[in-house]
Amino acid sequence: MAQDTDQNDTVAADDDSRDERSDDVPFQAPVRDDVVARYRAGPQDGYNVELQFEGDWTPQEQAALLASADFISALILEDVPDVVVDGENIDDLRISVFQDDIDGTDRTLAYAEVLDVRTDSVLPATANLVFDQGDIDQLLRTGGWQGTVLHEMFHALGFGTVWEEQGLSRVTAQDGGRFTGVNATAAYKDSSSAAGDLLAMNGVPIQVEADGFAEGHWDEDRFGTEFMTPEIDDTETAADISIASLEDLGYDTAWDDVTRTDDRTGPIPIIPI
Ligand SMILES: [Ca+2]
Ligand SMILES: [Ca+2]
Ligand SMILES: [Ca+2]
Ligand SMILES: [Ca+2]
Ligand SMILES: [Zn+2]
Repeated sequence: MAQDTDQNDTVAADDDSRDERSDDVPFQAPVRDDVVARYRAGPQDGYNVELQFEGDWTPQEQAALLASADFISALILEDVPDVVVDGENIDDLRISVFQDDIDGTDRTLAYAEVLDVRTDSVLPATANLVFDQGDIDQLLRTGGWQGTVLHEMFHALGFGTVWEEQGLSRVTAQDGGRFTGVNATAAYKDSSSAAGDLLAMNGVPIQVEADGFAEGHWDEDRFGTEFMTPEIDDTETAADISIASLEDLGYDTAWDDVTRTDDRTGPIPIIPI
């Protein structure tokens, strides 16, 4: 998807996050002394996220992007094949990061667009992240910047942006919008968030717009403060479904894939939100 509808949510967070990771201690990204034009996260034989900064940035703004890239490179344990895009070798995901005047303070905070995907796996190779100049200062003040950045970086990885192409999402009259990846579905079924959902085995509820099309997010009503819902909250949380969904996309992450015996697993690194 090219556009995101992240909005500032002034409604108090509801208590549906018992199964989610605790964020009693907010993540604090280390701030460098210098501004970087490029950044490459991860060892070469692993999964690498390369950031390319366009325009003017401050070390404080960049810190959340560097920390998110480091987290993703640590979370994804297995390299994916390099791919050539416009004559350039991409190892493994190149993200160009922009600031732009989107719509002033609040409403849309940022958006992500995946530009090129690998033809076989449909895993992204290049993506743009665009952050609204009207929101960055406020997000830094209120502590929402780190979560916003990680949210957009998940879209760059394919969360919500390649679901349809991968056949992992659907909208039906019977059970609404669902993400049908087996790992995320298994994590959801076992969580308190699934309470009252008799069709939990069909998939994880995703946000469906008035026009009936699926949005690339978890359902706001059900998952509230989870960082991959469409609306930001004062305090954001991260649930297992978000990590498990990356395994469903085809990344071999630290998450234990229920469908594979040759899967790599490990402790989930501290999630930077
Ligand atoms: Ca690599
Ligand atoms: Ca805005
Ligand atoms: Ca939310
Ligand atoms: Ca795994
Ligand atoms: Zn989004």
